Amino acid sequence: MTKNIVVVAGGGGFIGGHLVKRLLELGTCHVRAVDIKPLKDWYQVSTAAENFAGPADGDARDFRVCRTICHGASDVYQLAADMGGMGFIENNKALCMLSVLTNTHMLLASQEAGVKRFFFSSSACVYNADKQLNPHVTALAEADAYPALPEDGYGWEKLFSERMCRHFREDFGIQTRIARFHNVYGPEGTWRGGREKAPAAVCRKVIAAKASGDHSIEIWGDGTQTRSFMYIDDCVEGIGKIMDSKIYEPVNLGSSELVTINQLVDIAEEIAGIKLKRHYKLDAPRGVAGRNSDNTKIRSYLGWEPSISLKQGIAATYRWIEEEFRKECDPADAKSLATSGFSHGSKPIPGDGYVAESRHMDTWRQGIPVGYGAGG
Ligand code: NAD
Ligand code: GDC
Repeated sequence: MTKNIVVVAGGGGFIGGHLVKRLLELGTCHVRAVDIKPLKDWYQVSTAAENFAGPADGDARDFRVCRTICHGASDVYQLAADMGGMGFIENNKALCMLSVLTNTHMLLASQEAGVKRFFFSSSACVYNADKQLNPHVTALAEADAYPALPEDGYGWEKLFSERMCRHFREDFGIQTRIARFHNVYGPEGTWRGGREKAPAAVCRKVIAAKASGDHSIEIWGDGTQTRSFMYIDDCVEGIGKIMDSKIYEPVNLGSSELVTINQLVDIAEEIAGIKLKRHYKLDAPRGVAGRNSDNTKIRSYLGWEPSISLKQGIAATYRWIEEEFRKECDPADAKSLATSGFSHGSKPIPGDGYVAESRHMDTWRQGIPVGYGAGG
């Protein structure tokens, strides 16, 4: 029996790598994983999948690549994007907006190929900033995205692409599904180099402090910022449930367990069995003051919501980063890994945590299409 062909764009990344594995475990489809990164830089490689890697075969901004990967497919999971934590998206707004090329070409190629279902990974960064001014935030319901005032750059691109998905469904009949992810974390994700988000950064800094013996930690902002963090297994399960559902409008996919960044550090310290002196970096990227996910809609449709506790998820994430640290880092590196860097504009400045060899921070080369501006 021929299996349906399912495409995962961004399959070399954090969530995409876990999703490819889950789809293969289900054993009901043939999986095509696509990513602009060379295969050696993929976070997880599943040899049972058909992998399209590198700028030539895996760049989903290139319509020819999208046509090739969508040909004969029934389902598409469009996760490919130039993204990262606050340190990256606040300082690379143009690059984040270029992901519109990927979303547009993947939608066009999917519609042309007769793809039935198209999943788009949107973000809580679409939400109106004026509703996130207080750490004691009211959880964000889907309607809070309007009137529009999303995170600059990245948030606008996601909101625009949500609308494009809707109009492709209304005008061309492709079944689009849109989930707004709320800060996803876990093993096999970005943990250093400048694109990492708070959970991985905090775990890395605690591990580095323990390794170096310098029992202090740098925290961006004043630590009172609040967020909810969703463990990767809940994310992958939610993606499957939303794709199989009849939820046509954007829906929150996030935890509703609200914590401060100080409490996030408490949890990592508890796992490490140490207490650190806290240094607050008030001029570092902080994003919104408070953000949480209102899960009324997803519960009403699916009778389900993300439920893995932060303590459980951070414990697994900490152990994984500790192992990576042991494998990849010389203890002498510990001091440099105790701080998080953030790039200024598209050209990272050496010395602020940018590591040229790092597979986690290939910013400016990844952002500009091959041959772009080469004249002619
Ligand atoms: P990630 O950076 O680990 O994965 C994204 C992948 O897309 C990367 O491997 C990257 O190389 C690839 N990519 C970028 N441009 C590409 C292109 N032109 N062609 C092909 N591949 C390309 O990020 P992630 O955390 O796995 O996020 C997956 C999706 O979920 C993204 O769309 C992201 O915006 C969205 N999202 C993630 C979170 C989160 O907290 N992780 C929150 C909200 C939304
Ligand atoms: O980067 P992030 O996880 O993204 O930051 C959360 C909070 O943690 C911020 O207030 C930040 O200042 C604080 N923080 C403290 N120390 C550190 O060392 C650190 N590194 C980082 N990265 N943060 C630190 C994210 C976007 C994603 C996605 C999700 C959707 O914004 O970056 O692209 O869209 O939102 O939920 P966050 O939650 O602000």
